[in-house]
Amino acid sequence: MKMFSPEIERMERKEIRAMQLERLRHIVRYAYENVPMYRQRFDGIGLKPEHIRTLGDIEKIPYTTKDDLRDNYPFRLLAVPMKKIVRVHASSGTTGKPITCGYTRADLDGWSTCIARILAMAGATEEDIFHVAFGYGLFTGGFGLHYGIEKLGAAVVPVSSGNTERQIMLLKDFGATALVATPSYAMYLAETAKKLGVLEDLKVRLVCMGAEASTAEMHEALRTILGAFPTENYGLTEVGGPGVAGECREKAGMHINEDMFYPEIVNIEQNRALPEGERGELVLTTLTKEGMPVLRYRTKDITSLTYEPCRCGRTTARMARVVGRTDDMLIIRGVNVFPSQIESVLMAMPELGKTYEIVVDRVRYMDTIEVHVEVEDADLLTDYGKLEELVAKIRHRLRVVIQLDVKVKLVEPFSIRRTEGKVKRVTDLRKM
Ligand code: DLL
Repeated sequence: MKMFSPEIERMERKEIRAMQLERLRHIVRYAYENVPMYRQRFDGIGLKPEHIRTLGDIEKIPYTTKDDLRDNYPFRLLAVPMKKIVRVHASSGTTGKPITCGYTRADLDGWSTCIARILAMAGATEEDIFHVAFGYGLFTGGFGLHYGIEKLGAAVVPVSSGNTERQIMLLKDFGATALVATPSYAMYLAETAKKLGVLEDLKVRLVCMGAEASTAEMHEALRTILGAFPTENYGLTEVGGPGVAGECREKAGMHINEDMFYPEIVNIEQNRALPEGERGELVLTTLTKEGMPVLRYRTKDITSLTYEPCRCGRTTARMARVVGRTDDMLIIRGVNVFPSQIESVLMAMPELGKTYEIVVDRVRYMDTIEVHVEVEDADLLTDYGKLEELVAKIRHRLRVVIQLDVKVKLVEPFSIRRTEGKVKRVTDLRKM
């Protein structure tokens, strides 16, 4: 599989670290000199850019959080005057003010390089026709992928999100070979194509997903239905959008674009750095961003890192699939549960459809958790015996994985509402 930037993707670890140190020292000084928030933070604790002499010294720098971005809304974290900014994006946050990001021309160029690398490692070439079903707009997904696809030299069909049946028509008529969507929307498109009887007419061989958590079981289910190779990439608006890391054909973690992002994993409660392989919160520092450099951003995403070279030949650090966000973790009767644990059980059962929702409540001081999941075949719902048996099987498997007794409700295919962007699977009535 051809690498887009072999000189970076195959660097020796020693060289990567040397490059990261040089860039870190530069970006720290740059942020200190150009962003008042960083200067105040540093001055407040007597930290000077020249105190950052080794990569380990990064721990001296205070974290940046979502609140810092909100407090400096919309553009106070920019390190350049507005005339140098050529694009602005913002998070799709549904409540309150969004998080913004400003890009210089060089930032856009670096961003599309990150995406082109990720698409190439997923197996895409300039021969591919990409159907982009991520929303185009303030969301970083649509435009982010768009320019990366162009940089790779493949063809881009900027469909954006919405109107699912029309998407199927375009997928078919334009002969798209690659689909870009959130995992939940990719699944919805696949189910719809199946329902319309056009699955066989589609030429999609690659599904490039991202923007929300997905499980290995979800990837497998998509591979089975669509007959296409699923890969994912990770990113967030705060550090520029998609393209921070992406999966190669080995699907053994997501390769981090380490020349542009410096990753750390920290223990959430104790705020201390964790060694390779341990799971904690991902913290990211942008190493090259001119428009909005971000130092030690607490992503709230839970993952782990490995620095082992990959079988694909790349040497860049890999992050494991994100199990969830610290703020998505449910605490039910004292037990920590990530929605992805529930998903992995449901997606592995062929009797079940691929859409589900989780409802958490508190009844007489006691937390309850209920899973609603569609069955694959509606006839099952008329067979009481089989239904009971399936519910018992799901409850048993969930108990093994999350150690909780879960109420399970099986519902008709297509009865749970689909979303075209990021899916919201959990309703926590305790918080309402
Ligand atoms: O979702 C950027 C993106 C667009 C990434 C398209 C990949 C593809 P935000 O809207 O700011 O940006 O949301 C960022 O989404 O902190 C994660 O919690 C979640 N997320 C993104 N990618 C993944 C992934 C975009 N591959 C937030 N797996 C992040 C799990 C993901 N979670």
